[in-house]
Amino acid sequence: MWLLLALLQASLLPAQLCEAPEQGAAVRVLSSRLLGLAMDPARDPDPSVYLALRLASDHNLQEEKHYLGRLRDAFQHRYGRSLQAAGQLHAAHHAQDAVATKPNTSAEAEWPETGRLALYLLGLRATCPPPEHSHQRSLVTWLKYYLEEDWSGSRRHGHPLTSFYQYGLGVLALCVHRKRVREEVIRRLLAAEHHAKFRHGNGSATDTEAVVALAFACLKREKLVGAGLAAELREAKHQVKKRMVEAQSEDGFFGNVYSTPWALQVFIATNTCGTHSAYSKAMAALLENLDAFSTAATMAQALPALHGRSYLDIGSMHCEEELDTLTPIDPAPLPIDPAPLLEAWGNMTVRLVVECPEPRCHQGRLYDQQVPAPAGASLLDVLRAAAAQGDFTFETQETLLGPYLTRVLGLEAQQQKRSYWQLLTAPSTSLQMGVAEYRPHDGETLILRLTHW
Ligand code: B12
Repeated sequence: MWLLLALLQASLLPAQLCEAPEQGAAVRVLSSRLLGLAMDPARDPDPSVYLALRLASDHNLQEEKHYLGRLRDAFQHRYGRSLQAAGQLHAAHHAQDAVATKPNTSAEAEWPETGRLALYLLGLRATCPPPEHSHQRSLVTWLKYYLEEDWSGSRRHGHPLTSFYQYGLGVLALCVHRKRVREEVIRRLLAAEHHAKFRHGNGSATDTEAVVALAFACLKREKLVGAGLAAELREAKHQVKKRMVEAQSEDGFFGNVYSTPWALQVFIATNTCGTHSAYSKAMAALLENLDAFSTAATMAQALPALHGRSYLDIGSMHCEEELDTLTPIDPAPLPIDPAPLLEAWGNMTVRLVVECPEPRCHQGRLYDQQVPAPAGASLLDVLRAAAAQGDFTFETQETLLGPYLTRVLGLEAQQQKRSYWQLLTAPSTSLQMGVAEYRPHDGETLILRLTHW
């Protein structure tokens, strides 16, 4: 009887919420640094940066408002005409679950921007006070349209044109806006989760698994699916967490340092941080490695979990209780000409190898040279030094995460064919950062390999 009463009482208690970690000061410094980077007008506004500022424990409301304005300008400008067309489309259909017919706009032939639009919509939902519905309605319709385009573009292959990560973000954003999606859309994610299709080449699947698990958690919480599907989502979410815990590394990470914050969000969103020692171990590992988050994009992905928040909290912002106390830390000013500084540290030599295992390349190894560079130089600097040496060419494309290597020796990695230039250190360790962030050491061999994912 007593046992029964105790059980009843426990079931009536509110679920234990996830607390922000003890080392609040270090996390606050990271938030201040992100704010400093956000205030730099030379940087393109990024919705995940805005989300990280909004999900923090303290704020700079003036600067957040200013950043939102910049985001609006960028996205309004980006979608311009198409937004209007989508608005008309929405009015014509009136359907709550409109699967948008292809609008005749200039954006027609473009690659679906599922992930970026999803993040922007999540950002809009995080504003205080919430923005007007009319502004969001057409964006929601566009996101639904992108989800369909994303899938139909590669239906034969059973994966979205962009990636399951972006597809998961799309479903998550619609859910946080309490918009229903067709059951089939959710089933695509369930099937992919079931058949372990989230790995990108030989990279880790953790980021994607976590984003998809967040989408599942949201759909269940918002009761946007029927009982049968809800049970399947609960089971899938459980499996994702189980796999993460089983694969947790000795040093505490889920996947690597950059995917760990996403995994932590899953524990936070499902209120299971208190019951899993894996959670505290991973949080401790993250707090010991805050230096790894040196770019605005990686900081933005890490901060929500470090503040004990998940993207599901976007749906229930407490506008009245926000502390307006965050001050920016200026990003370290770059020396006018870094070359003399680097030279003062001495020189190093790096071996640069280019491999193309594809049939279109007559020989597998296309380049193999020693490249002298100043010590402390980034891989990007090494590539520039190799180009200056002659016989080597490369191109990068600016992304929110920094420069992305797109072409080497005239060979372009093709998005449509899911090929990319993978960065490795010999013998075969895939780098965990991009060309601008990675700093090779003297004598290291770096491999650029055209790979499929
Ligand atoms: C999907 C994905 C890929 C795909 C991208 C292609 C595609 N069509 O989607 C592939 C498999 C090609 C890829 C490659 C790489 N990736 Co990747 N990728 C991701 C993932 C899972 C999702 C990215 C995304 O869609 N974001 C959402 C959209 C809306 O944002 P976006 O800015 O428009 O996204 C584009 C860029 O992010 C770019 N991109 C993808 N990865 C990387 C990595 C770097 C360093 C840069 C500059 C750009 C970039 O491709 C995206 C799609 O166009 C993230 C996970 C995460 N936590 O962010 C990892 C992630 C961004 N990748 C990472 C890494 C390390 C790489 C590689 C450097 C791995 C390697 N050793 O070669 C390479 C990039 C090499 C190069 N050529 O410059 C790290 C970056 C960590 C960091 N310090 O910044 C992440 C965070 C994964 C992780 N947990 O370690 N990636």
